[in-house]
Amino acid sequence: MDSFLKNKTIASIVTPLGEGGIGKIIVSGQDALGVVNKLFAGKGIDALRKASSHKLYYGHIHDKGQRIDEVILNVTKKADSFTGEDMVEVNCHGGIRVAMRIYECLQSSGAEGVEWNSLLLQSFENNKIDFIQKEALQEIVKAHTKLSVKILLDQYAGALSDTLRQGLEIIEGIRQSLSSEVSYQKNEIAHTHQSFPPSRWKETDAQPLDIFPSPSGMGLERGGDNSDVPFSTMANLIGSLLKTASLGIALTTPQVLVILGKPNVGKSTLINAILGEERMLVHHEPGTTRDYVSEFISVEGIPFELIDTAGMRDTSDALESMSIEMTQEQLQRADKVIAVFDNSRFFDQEDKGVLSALDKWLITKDYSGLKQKADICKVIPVVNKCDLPAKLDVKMVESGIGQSVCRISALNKNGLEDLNRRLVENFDTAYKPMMPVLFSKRQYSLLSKADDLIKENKHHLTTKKVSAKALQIINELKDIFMMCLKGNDSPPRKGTEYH
Ligand SMILES: Nc1nc2c(ncn2[C@@H]2O[C@H](COP(=O)(O)OP(=O)(O)OP(=O)(O)O)[C@@H](O)[C@H]2O)c(=O)[nH]1
Ligand SMILES: [Mg+2]
Repeated sequence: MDSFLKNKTIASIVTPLGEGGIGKIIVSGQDALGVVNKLFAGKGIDALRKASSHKLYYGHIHDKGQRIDEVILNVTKKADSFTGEDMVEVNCHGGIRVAMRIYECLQSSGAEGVEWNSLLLQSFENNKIDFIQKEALQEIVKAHTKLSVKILLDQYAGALSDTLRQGLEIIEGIRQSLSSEVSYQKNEIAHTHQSFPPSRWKETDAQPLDIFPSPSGMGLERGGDNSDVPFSTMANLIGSLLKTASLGIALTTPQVLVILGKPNVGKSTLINAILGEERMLVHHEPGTTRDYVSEFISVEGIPFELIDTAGMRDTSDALESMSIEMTQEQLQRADKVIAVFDNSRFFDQEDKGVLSALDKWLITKDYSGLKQKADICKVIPVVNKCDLPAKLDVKMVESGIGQSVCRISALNKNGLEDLNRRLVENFDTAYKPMMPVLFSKRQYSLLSKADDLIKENKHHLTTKKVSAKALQIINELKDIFMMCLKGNDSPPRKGTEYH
């Protein structure tokens, strides 16, 4: 991979630009101390190059003789720093003006102004973190729930990277064993025309890895045939990692959850009940919600973007038609839909219209990308106003959607636990500390490729007859694992090594 930031001196404002107690700008690079020194007048230190690592220095930033702000510098030398370069944190007063002014001065002094995540890139280029750790740090700042932070911190600490490295060791064992047998085969064919030894994996001694909780059936199993132990351990490892992706990706990409239904069924009341506050306008007149409104919620640690929509019905009113068009647009974004029906009214043409909109949605929904998306996309039928006498023919709803309904009273906040359970039932939220979890589509698609490769070529890998093809597949698997750890830009291996 090309190095963009290695040896460069960069500066970045790492706190959000807004009103706040403190602002922080990080300068990192071989000339970081020199760049800050041109602007800094410190107490008890005349030149920053004499500064020690992990020490704080109090003073002021000046520009052309003018005092800009009072600051505290935190100096970390190359050997101990996060970026792998000399690093100076400039802690100044909060607010937009001060941080921006110091940032501009630092650029005039020779630093290149960059986005905060360029510091992660510099750290990655200096081998302080791998690509997965970089991805985890980028996701932590966007995390919506405590569970997301917990799992991402574990991945930053190396849970996934270590597991992939263990996988690489297994692959390397198989590769070496195959390489030696392919050379042996070449020699034998050249000299004696004999077949080669049947025990293919004798040089490797990989054990099943105990990294996933076993009650959920994710434990890695030994292959039936002893000679294939490393191979089946690796196949199980990939399979187990892939199973973690639906949870991991749901944690980093909130599920879009659209509330759909005809007017006046209680959609906005339901959202208010879920949020625990009077966020949406509720009224006894149909057609109250005209615009869609969205809020983030957490259900058992899984983030959702919850979207209230205008009630769906045929109308000649121009404004209402526009609202319904917007509802359709939101439906296209949806990963899940809560379809609301009114217990106190008869099933009618408008309810039928909702069912057919859902049918269309399920057909046109683009399932490309994540394979599991097909499992995740789902409609949850909800019958609201169960506190009132029943008139709705629930069977019409259940047969239309193909699932049993969830009965609630949004007004009295009854039945919401059942609804929450239905929202997260696809996700295995059983998590034990430091469990590896795939949390990006990049990781998922790479390991899916590895899984496909194994499945398509199983016969080459399990047959007693060692072939050059088997070695080629193992090399490709190695490349995929390396790409996971090093980023997609690492060039794929050209040709195949046989030695
Ligand atoms: N009895 C009873 N009334 C409810 C319940 N949920 C909502 N309502 C009432 O039904 C009416 C409509 O509620 P809304 O939440 O505005 O319905 P909506 O589906 O958002 O309506 P539109 O925005 O017009 O599509 C209000 O008078 C609510 O108080 C419930 O569980 N029980
Ligand atoms: Mg409404």
